Amino acid sequence: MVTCAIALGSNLGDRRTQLDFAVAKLQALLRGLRVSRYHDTVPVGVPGPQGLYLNAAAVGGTQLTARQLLEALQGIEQARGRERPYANAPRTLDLDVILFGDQMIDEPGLIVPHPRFRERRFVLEPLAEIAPDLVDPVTGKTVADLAASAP
Ligand code: PH2
Ligand code: MG
Ligand code: MG
Repeated sequence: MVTCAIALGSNLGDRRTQLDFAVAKLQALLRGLRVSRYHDTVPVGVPGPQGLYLNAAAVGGTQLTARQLLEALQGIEQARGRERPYANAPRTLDLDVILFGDQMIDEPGLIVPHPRFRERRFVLEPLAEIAPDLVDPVTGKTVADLAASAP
């Protein structure tokens, strides 16, 4: 069993309903799921004006591979009508693999730990609520450390 951390985000449509939908699906997919509060956040690094995001984090155990988990998350995104017209477009639902145990993966379409999560307060603050002691295998720092030093 591997402990994985997933970031949830939505800034299009009924954001709360999209996150609730994702949480229900993750409950069925992962063991002992823990979910953070939902955080209203200002969009970071997006082209042009966009609505506020609702972000959350979830942690649970799995016997899937990281690739299988990614595919399951993409299926959940698709079920909410996720479209990808351009990079960082507004989205109904975004589910990103942030950590997958202590695995370091760099494959087409799958980089774990997520390459930008250490700078992203909208990921680290929700994650620190539920899993402050998870360790980033790249830096050796805990989520709590990373959240405390994020820009
Ligand atoms: N996701 C992005 C880009 N920018 N900003 C916030 N606040 N929340 C996000 O989830 C987010 C973002 C790309 O996935
Ligand atoms: Mg994302
Ligand atoms: Mg994504």
